[in-house]
Amino acid sequence: QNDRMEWWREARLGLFIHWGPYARPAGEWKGEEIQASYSEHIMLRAKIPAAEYEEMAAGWNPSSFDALKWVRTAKRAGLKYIIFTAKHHDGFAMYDSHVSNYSIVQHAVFRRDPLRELAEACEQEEMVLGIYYSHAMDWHDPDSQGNTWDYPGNIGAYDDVESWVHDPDKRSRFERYLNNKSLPQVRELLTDYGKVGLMWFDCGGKLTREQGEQFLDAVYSLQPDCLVNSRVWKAPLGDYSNTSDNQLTTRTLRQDWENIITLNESWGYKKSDHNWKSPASIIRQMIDVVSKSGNLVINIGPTETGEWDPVSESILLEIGGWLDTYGDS
Ligand code: FUL
Repeated sequence: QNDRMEWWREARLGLFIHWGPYARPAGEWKGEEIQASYSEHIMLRAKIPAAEYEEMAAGWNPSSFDALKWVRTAKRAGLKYIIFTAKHHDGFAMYDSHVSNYSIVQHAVFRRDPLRELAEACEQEEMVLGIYYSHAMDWHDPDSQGNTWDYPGNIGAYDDVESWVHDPDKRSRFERYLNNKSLPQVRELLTDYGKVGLMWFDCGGKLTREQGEQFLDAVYSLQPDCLVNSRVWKAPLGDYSNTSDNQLTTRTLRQDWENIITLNESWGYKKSDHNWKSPASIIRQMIDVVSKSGNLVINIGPTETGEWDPVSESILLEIGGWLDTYGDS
């Protein structure tokens, strides 16, 4: 319908990158495997106190991180846009935030800004940069949602909007988080990193519609061409809809939709997760999605050192090989 969507409709395939301090424990905490399929949820699942998680993050030094290599490999895999986790639910910024010093630049040994390096590599390689930002949930911030073990009386990770919207204390604290951290971080992401192709928000169902709209306004006022996914709140807000994680629902109500899948079960790197999807099954899913005018976004969870594990990389490259032979660009 309008030009803003054109590149996205042509792109069809994207790469999700879930990378954060959770790649260090990689699904295990104090020698025990945590029973949860998503390694990026370890803080919630193991109820890790914020102070302990901070300590773990502080020692992180992923010195093998090479943005250009990531972007070039994504290209070889035939993927046209990347979506990088600038902040996941753990609240840790994977870029140089001036709003909070809980970031890979200020708080970790690493000191480098992966988002900046990726943005530069994307520009050089003509890859579209998308940014994932967990706007509703932040387990590090005492006023946000999800962390009830450090901050009793907080909104729980699975509480719905009705559980807090009429509670003046919970509601005002949550609004303080939105106004003091979440919205300002979104603004800096859209100000400091050049052109952003899309903002990928998550768990927006935890917000009121009005709050969701504040994020849309923040994005559009800074970068009117930047696309926004429907998880900013829920459909019909945003430019396109997402399916549930790892699920292919063909009953979508909108023309523009995006299916998101992992290569195994977790989004973040998880040592014990060997439940790989086969390249053939991913290719079949891709054909299915694309034939229904959807986009497919495939996820990789880089390791603690900043590398792609060999299995993930070879699955992605096999898909790229198939696209070289049968794809049209
Ligand atoms: C979910 C998140 O909770 C997962 O950790 C992951 O980021 C996935 C893409 O979205 O809702």
